Parts: sequence; C-alpha cells; structure tokens
Amino acid sequence: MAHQRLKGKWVLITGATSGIGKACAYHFAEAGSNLILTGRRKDRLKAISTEINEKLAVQISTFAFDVRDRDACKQCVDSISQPIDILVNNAGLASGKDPIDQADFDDWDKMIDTNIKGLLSMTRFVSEKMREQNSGHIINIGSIAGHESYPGGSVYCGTKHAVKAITEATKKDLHGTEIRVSAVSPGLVETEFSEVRFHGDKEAADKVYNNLQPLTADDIAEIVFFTASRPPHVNIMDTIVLPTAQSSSTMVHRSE
Ligand code: NDP
Ligand code: 8X3
Repeated sequence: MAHQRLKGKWVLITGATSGIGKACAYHFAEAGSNLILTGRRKDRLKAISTEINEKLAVQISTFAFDVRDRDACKQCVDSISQPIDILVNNAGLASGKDPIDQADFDDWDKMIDTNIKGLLSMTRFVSEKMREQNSGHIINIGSIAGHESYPGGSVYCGTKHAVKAITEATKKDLHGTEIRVSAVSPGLVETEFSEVRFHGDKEAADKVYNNLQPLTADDIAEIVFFTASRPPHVNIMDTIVLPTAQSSSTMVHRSE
C-alpha cells in the first residue's frame, strides 16, 4: 500500500551521487517513483541512473549543479515540467572539525552556503510550484547535530539547527495547504561524509566508525521513504535516528 502511494510520483533528490541521497534514489525507484537526481558529479549521476534503469523502468532526469549556485537551482526547477511531488533536500556536508578559535573560514562558508542557503534556494523554488499545485512533500535531511551541539561542530551543528528551524517555519508558511514538510535527523551514518569532513583523510574518516556499528545510508533511505509514503493526512515532523551504539552526539559506545 505504502509503495503504491509513491508509484509514478516525481521525486527530486539533491546530493544523489553518494550516501543517503543515492540510497533514497534506489528506494523510491523500487516503489516505481520517477526521479530527478542532482549533485555536482555528472559522471556519477549518469552511472546511477543507468544502473537503476537496467533494473527498473522508471523515468529519470539528472541535473549536475552546485546548490550554492542559486541561478542553477532556479534553472533546474524551472526546467522540470512535471509536478514535483517530493523534494528530498539532502545535499550537505561537514567541512573540518576545528574549535571555533582555529576553524577555517572556507570550511564555514562551504557548510553555510550548502547546508543552509542551498537547501533554502531549492525549497524556495520548489515550494512555489508546490503551492501552485497545492500538493507536495518537502523532506529535509537534518541531523542529531541539529538537536544538540558538540565540540568542533559549531558551524556544522549551527547549519543543522538551522535546518530544524527552517523545517518548522516552512511547515507554518505552508499552513492550510496540502503540502507536507518533514525532517529526518540521523546520527552516525557511514557514507563519504567523514572523508569529506576530514578533507580526504581516509584514516581520520575510518576512525569515526571504528569499533561500532554505524547506520547505513539504506537505514536512512528507508526512513525517508517511510516518511514520504504515509497517507496524505499524516505529516511526520522529524525523526531522530541513532545507531544503537550512539546515545547522543558525543556518547558513542565502541567495543574493544
Ligand atoms: P555524502 O558525502 O556521502 O553525500 C553528500 C551528497 O551531497 C553528495 O551526493 C554530494 O554530491 C552532495 N553535495 C555536497 N555538496 C554539494 C553542493 N554544493 N551542491 C550539490 N550537491 C552537493 O554524505 P551523506 O550521504 O552522509 O550526507 C547527506 C546528508 O546527510 C547531508 O546533508 C549530511 O549533513 C546529512 N547527515 C549525514 C550524516 C552522516 O553521519 N553521514 C548524519 C546526519 C546527517 P556531489 O559531491 O556530487 O555534489
Ligand atoms: C552527521 C552526524 O554526529 O557527525 O550529521 O554530526 S554527526
């Protein structure tokens, strides 16, 4: 039944070239949803859509652009003629984990421009269309870092707290319409996230997931899919999902 609800729907996923976004693409395609996949890496977008279409006869459009480029966001949304039924605002990153007095300004700009302003641009353009069609669902990927802050995460946590606030305010802005607005807020998920955070330092990235069972991108995609596949009168506001071995941003149990 839940799968039936999403058959033939058009789902726009930002950051579909890796991790959670990519896993979402497969989950929605398996339910028969059509996909609009975006991200900066064009080769990956092509490879993922080819792989999905080898198994599943869904329609897939791809748009390679940087969500920090507002004009490119607008061009992407303007050029989609189908109704956008679901927007998964997933593109995002952590860059660096330095304390506030030592952090790099470029890292800050990247996180703020991508996680907040990129998400806002996509929401701005897509929500305008959704209001016209009086339907749609915006699902923002937040984080446990949007609920509690940790040392070295001042700006990343700040951006994810912003995602929480934006999700709540967007719901209120669209009050009285049929549009749903949700967040999914994961803890530790093993993706390319930590490699990006530590600027390609694979050893530092691997340490994050050492001696614990982290969440997988699939675990989160299932929850995004669950959120999207509720009946139209059900709006899940936020779901915090942690690995069993994690009890807060900083409490992580590692087996010896
Ligand atoms: P990945 O690094 O595996 O994926 C990030 C995705 O975002 C990639 O597809 C990347 O595509 C895209 N992206 C990054 N910057 C931009 C940009 N400027 N423009 C367009 N696309 C961009 O990490 P995750 O899958 O883990 O991260 C996805 C989301 O989940 C992020 O918002 C992250 O903050 C959040 N999250 C992750 C957690 C984790 O532990 N992994 C936990 C909680 C939340 P490309 O490089 O091709 O542009
Ligand atoms: C990603 C999870 O704990 O590294 O949002 O902030 S964490």
